[in-house]
Amino acid sequence: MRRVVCPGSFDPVTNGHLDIIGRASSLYDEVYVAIGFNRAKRSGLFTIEERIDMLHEVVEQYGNVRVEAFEGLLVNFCKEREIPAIIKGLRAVTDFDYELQMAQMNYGLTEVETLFVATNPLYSFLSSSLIKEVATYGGDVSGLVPETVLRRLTERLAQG
Ligand code: COD
Repeated sequence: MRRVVCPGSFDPVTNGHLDIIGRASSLYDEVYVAIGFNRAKRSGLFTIEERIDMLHEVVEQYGNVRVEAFEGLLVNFCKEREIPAIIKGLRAVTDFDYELQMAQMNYGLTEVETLFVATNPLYSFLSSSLIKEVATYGGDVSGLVPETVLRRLTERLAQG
């Protein structure tokens, strides 16, 4: 069974994330979407439970994707589940330095491999933080996030 993990904060999941998850799902037998969190920090627009719910709704279309949250090191999440590889989307050279550093550290720690997928150019400018910023000031983010995310984002921002 070939397994891979697709990690992130997913606050919230965007169509860019979903593109990578979908492509991972066609390459691997089992894909774990892993939401990293820090209990002490409690940062983010959406709670971990809300992020899990949104992700469950959008990955339902793939039969081989599961969603879990984790705290601590990603490599420990991988080791505990016998997952040998991490898959990441590379948006631009600005992603590269930090992603390379993490990939090398993760390999050095436990020999977990990191594979990079070139982002779909339709979504290469997308990030969760940009989505939140644009939506906060009333910009239209439909088409950039799944419907369920758009609905929850609108509701959350209306609450002030
Ligand atoms: N198109 C394609 N891919 C995208 C897009 C897009 N538009 N946006 C994001 N992605 C992909 C990228 O591969 C990105 O790495 C991933 O989705 C997640 O993005 P975010 O923004 O949701 O999440 P990050 O970058 O904040 O998540 C960071 C992790 C949680 C993965 C990282 O901090 C981590 O591994 N933390 C655990 C602690 C740990 O192990 N630390 C040591 C690291 S060496």
